Amino acid sequence: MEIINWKEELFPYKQATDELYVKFNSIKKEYIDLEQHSPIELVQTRVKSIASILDKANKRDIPLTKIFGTLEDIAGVRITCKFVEDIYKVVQLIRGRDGKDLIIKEEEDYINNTKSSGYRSYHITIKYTIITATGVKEIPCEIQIRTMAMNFWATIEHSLRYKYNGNMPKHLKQKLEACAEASFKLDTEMGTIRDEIIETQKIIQTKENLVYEILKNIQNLYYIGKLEEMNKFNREFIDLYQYASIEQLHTFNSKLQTLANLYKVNHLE
Ligand code: 0O2
Repeated sequence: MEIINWKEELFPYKQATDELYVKFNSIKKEYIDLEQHSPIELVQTRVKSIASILDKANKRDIPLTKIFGTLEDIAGVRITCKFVEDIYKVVQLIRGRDGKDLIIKEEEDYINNTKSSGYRSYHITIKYTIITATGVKEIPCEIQIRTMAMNFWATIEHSLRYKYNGNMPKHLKQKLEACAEASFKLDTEMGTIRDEIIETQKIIQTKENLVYEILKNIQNLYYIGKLEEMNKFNREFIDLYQYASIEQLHTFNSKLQTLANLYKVNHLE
């Protein structure tokens, strides 16, 4: 009778997903900081539960001793995007890292080759190297890339599949197939106004970044003891904030910046 030390076996998978989580979120942050549209909307990771691992192994007749060498989705990363076009941008980003910090083993495009269930997503199976206290390990990981609409459909279908355990009633299957088509239509329609949505989001992001800068500069006045000026700018900002255009906020921030620079010089002197 084979005994698996699950905690020890699963630890490296958790490390791999943790590292990948940080890496994909850094890409997202880079786009946001540069005020560009991020093709990555959300990064989620999970290590398959022991029950699901055993369930999958059982369904596929995989002996216990072969589980870790055979199952390739014990470590999973899910990247959710706003638009279908973004999915392929993320695919390009991952391909760009092939041979650097990961190795691509397989790609499955379930968007152009939709599964009979109606499932759509882009899957990339990778090998990811981690360094643990006990040495170097190569961990297989499945990256699923999908839109928010695809994700909504997949999570609902997944729970229903779980509920019916392979015996989903025909009418429900048909309903789900119809829902999959309807949600893909939504993705396609949204894709046609992608540029406009991105433009609007950029404006919001620019405004958010500017407001952050302004508040930081006002706070700096407090730190260097210029309380009167701090209060003056604070009041002015409260009046300005709601209706100000990006240009007005820029002008306001430049005034603050000039003052901050000036005081910084005086302060140092
Ligand atoms: P979980 O709980 O998400 O981990 P297959 O034999 O085709 O079922 P395979 O060969 O392991 O699966 O790889 P594939 O096709 O790339 O699918 C792996 C994962 O993709 C699944 O993992 C699901 O997460 C997702 N997936 C694939 N097909 C479907 C589908 O029809 N509906 C939904 N909702 N998800 C799907 P697990 O282990 O099934 O589940």
